[in-house]
Amino acid sequence: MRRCVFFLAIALHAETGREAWLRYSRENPEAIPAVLATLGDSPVIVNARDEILRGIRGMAGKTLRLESAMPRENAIVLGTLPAFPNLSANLPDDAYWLKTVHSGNIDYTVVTATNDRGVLYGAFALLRKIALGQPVTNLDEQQTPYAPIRWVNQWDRLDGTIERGYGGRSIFWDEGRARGDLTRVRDYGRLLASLGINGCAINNVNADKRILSPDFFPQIASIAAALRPWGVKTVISVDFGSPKTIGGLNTFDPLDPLVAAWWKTKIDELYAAIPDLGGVVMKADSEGQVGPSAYKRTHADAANVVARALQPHGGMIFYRGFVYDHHMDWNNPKNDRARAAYDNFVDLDGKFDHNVVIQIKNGPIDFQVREPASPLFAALQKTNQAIELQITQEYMGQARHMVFLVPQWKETLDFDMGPAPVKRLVRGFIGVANVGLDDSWLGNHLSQANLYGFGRLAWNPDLTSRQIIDEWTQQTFSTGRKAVDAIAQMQLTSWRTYENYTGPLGLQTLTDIVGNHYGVAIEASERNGWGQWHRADEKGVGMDRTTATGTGYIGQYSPSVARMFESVATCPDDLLLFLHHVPYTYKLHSGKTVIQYIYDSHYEGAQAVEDYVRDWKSLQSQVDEQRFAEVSHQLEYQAGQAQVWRDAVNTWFWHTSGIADAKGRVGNYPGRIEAESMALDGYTIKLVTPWEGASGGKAIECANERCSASFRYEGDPGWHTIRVQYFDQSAGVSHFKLFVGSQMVDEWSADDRVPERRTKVDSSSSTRCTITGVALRKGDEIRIEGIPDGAEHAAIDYVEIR
Ligand code: GCV
Repeated sequence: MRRCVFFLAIALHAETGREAWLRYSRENPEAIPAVLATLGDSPVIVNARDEILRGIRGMAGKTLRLESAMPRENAIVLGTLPAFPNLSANLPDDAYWLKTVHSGNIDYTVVTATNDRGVLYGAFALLRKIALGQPVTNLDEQQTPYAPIRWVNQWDRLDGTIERGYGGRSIFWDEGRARGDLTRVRDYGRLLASLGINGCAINNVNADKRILSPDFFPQIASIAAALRPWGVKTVISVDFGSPKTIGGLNTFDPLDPLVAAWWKTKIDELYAAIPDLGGVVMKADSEGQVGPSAYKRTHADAANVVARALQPHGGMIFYRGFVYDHHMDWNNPKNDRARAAYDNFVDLDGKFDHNVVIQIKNGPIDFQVREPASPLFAALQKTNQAIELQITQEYMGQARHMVFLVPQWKETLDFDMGPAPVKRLVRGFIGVANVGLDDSWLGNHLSQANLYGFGRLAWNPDLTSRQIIDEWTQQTFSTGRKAVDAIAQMQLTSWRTYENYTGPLGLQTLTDIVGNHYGVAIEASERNGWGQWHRADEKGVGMDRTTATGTGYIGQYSPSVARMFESVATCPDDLLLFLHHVPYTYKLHSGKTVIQYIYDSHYEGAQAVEDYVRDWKSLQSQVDEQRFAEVSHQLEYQAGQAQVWRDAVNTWFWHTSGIADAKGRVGNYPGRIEAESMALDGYTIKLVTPWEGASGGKAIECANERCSASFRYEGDPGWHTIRVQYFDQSAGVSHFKLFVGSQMVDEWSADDRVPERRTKVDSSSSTRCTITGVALRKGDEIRIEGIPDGAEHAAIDYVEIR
């Protein structure tokens, strides 16, 4: 039975996406020497050699001859600097040098570095050049990574699930143990190395205490062995309460000598099993994780006790700045979660040991669609800090929506905090990646661009978004101009598009913040302690974070930034409602009122996704069949979701503000027939919660074996597109049939893979089937038959005919 995919591809061969940007499919690269010489035999150098072998075989169809000494003919030569007595350079660790060396009439393409990992990075850089069609005959290029710490974090649980992971189950863990088959971990190490990423935390920051029990050490060691040949250090997340929970002590007070001794012994044991462990990540006093507040100790006390145990081994602790109280009093207008990171850490500046790094999320809340840069970046002047960016798209469409995040990250990295732009204040880049076993790694082929972009920015944050996406497209999909331009246009506008149909003007993602973080639920953030408040009521909208009348958050910035944010006249419109509470009639810099901007941006956002569907469709001949069809399906789904968001947010603000859309669109949907207004046979009407998640606040559900809903078509005769907006929950696979008169024109199953906890009939499960080219005459009966399955009741929201 077909899924509701709106068009099928007849195109090039199929690809799964598992090779990501390392497909090596370019044809006819320029002249390549026949020999590949490797001066060194460490596992990392051997991987560099094998990668070049593989890459050249893929791109040139040639198998290089391997040698282990300098050949007397043209060759690619790999090795660290001491292997080349005639070459000298002052390269920091991980930097590489690609150098064409002429010796008589022989040309050597030398890939060298101070350390093995640098050689590996150089090998990938050489292959990238070839893949991008850049000349490699006369090279002299040295590249040094911008940040010494370029790590990813995985929020994988030991049972194999991943917190906020959308690409399948864990590649590391299954049923409480490390996987026996670590092939995908090795593949992941290769992807990471190709970007210059040198560390990976392999378990959730909401850490399972068992990770520090002795039987886990060999398991961590097996994962480390899979990552090591790719120059990726293994890192683990640990629970601050471990001295008590698994150590048997009656305390985890960081100033208790017994606790310090426990950490020392435990870390020594860990390093005995994994001598090159990168270190640990710690989330303390946050979202239910225990922390130093239990003993009235500081975060510096907590971080330092572990840091001192790590120090003799050269290990580091990444202590998360994501500390806040999620039981705040909503009624107190001075309370503000955005203040929390700064308030918790500013007085501790300079009190952390040298191997502590404070890991700070880009914004003060939690990876929302738009936030200002965290004020903590400028506040910590004597403390190591790393920026934490989220590659997995938790609040950004969970990989069912295309959202290319590099433009967002660059906006934060380039934001001038007063003393300097954010990128100059951090020495580490941490990306929450959460890849899984799916072939696409992240749940969507287009989302791979975020992992790629993270790595490239960590290496060089001065690359432009356009450079990054063009590199990615050429390696991942096609070097054809048409594909490169079309995909750049889609990806580069996708963040603004997503913001437009979710939460513009600094409202944050207006999603179900107490549930799945996916569907629309505008009031979910209010009247609770989580602090993601927007304070929209009938008079106005936005959080007053000014120093004059609000929470004082703006005062956490340096004077120049605070001045700009404090006044509505100079506050950027994009952040207006994050920083100010204004009436709906407040006029933006464009002259548009806030309420009209909300309406317009939602229509623009939803239309932009429809345009992406069209633009992608035009690439059918440029992209392999499988990925073309899968991305088509994803974008068509996204277009349907964008419309759900558009209608939900706009209707909610219309009802709340009482101000109508000046363009008359909100509440007026030509061609839409609500399911609850159809003639129902077996179906019953259901009130949807929250009401804005369904058109008209209602849907129909079938509690029988089969039900039907019908209506008469009253529009113009001709060829039409019929869209059935229905609900695809995870609780079963319902089946639908669409009839015009007595003729069945289509049928499909509600079997799309949906993110976890999309169990209800609401905006999260809302999806659509588009049936094109249906001939309709006035008076035709249109009937949908629904056949429920298990707890999924073949629910329908509406039909739209265009
Ligand atoms: C791992 C948000 C997410 C949590 C995550 C947390 C964090 O609150 O919703 O899933 O927990 O951030 O970054 O620690």
